[in-house]
Amino acid sequence: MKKSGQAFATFPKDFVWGVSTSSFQIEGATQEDGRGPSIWDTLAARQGGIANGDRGDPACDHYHRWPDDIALMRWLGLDAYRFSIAWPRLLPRGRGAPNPAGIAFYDRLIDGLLEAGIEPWACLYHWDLPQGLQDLGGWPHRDSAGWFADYAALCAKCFGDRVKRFATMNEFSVFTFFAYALGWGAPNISNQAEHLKAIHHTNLAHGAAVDALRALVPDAAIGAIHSVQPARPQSQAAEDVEAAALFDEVWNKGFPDAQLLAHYPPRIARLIEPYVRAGDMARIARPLDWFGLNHYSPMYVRAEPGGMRWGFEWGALPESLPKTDIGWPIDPDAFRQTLLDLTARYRLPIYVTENGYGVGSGEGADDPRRVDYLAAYVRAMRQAKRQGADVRGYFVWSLLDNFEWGAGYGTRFGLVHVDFKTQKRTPKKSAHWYRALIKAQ
Ligand code: GCO
Repeated sequence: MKKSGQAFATFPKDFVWGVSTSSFQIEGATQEDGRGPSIWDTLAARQGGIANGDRGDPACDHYHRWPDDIALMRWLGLDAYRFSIAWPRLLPRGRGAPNPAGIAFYDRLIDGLLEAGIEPWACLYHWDLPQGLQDLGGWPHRDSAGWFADYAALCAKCFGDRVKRFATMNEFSVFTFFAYALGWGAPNISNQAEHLKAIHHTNLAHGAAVDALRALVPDAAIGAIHSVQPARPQSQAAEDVEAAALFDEVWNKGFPDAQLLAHYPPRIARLIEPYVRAGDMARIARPLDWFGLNHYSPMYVRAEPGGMRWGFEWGALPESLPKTDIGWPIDPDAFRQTLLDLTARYRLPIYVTENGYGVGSGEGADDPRRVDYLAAYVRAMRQAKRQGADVRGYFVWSLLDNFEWGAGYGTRFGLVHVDFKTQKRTPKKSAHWYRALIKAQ
């Protein structure tokens, strides 16, 4: 067995090494310079909305400390940085007059990245929907496709001269499922019809945004980012196997199949039909340049009548599988297989836009288990590539410990430790490891 930190997997020279973050998770400054509220601000303000009563402030105070963060990226030797643009910073109510101060923030960030020789990869939506649009009905409202396309056009006009890599949204299946089936994520609704509408309309919004970006930035490479985690039945009982197949459609296939194959997978298709109008599938399936894969671990499910509005529940994990500190299975071979499966199914270059290791609070800068996890996953990626997977880049989630949604600041995924009281940043062992890996290429 090769130990992490020694023989590094080597990749082609043009393989892209990066890290990913998202606006609400790192920026803080939620009420500064004209930013409007997002649905996550609303959830965080509610009693019991987020663990420990945590809020989007201070997060990593990246809104002010971005030069330090770019310096960290430079030290790491990154080729690229994936961040997301906060819709409510650009359009405080979601539509209408743009906010110049919000645009200026991303101008500074993008210029700073380019000066550091780091390619900006901008994701237009990482879950922070302007509350003003939620008040109008949010994603279940069909007009959301137009709202998003207008916002995408604004991003293209403001940043398209310098940003050439765009992703429309991050993990469509996750935010729609959490928000509209589980009622955990903002805006906490649990209703299958609303969920189905949100699925279809975020797909329509994606297609409309691709058209807007293409028209305004003809030389852009445009993709979408999906969470794909193999769906496994808890047992071989027929109902568990069927539950896993349904979960696979809801979590893994519902969005990329629509966007890249122009149809919904069969079980979802039946349910979503009432919301699909003539011409919609062609509106959704616009040509794309790359596939963004967020991958962490396989997921286990079991049948449960009425469970999660869909008839399934989280299943027990096999005892034999090792797990991360927050209980996610560690299975690098599932990553290898996922890369091969996605290459065969969608035939696009794949960029791994998230992969990482989460720890409950208490972690300092000594994180050997994260190093082992990342090393094993990078090795699995190299193996997949050798076996024919068209994988072109890898972004660790995440640069910094940050606001981990419902878990607040209690769960840490960073390569760099953040003391949220002082905002002091300390590169962890894993940051040193990643730096050495990139250097060895
Ligand atoms: C998601 C997001 C990230 C998370 C990360 C760790 O998958 O939820 O893209 O924002 O922080 O995946 O859970």
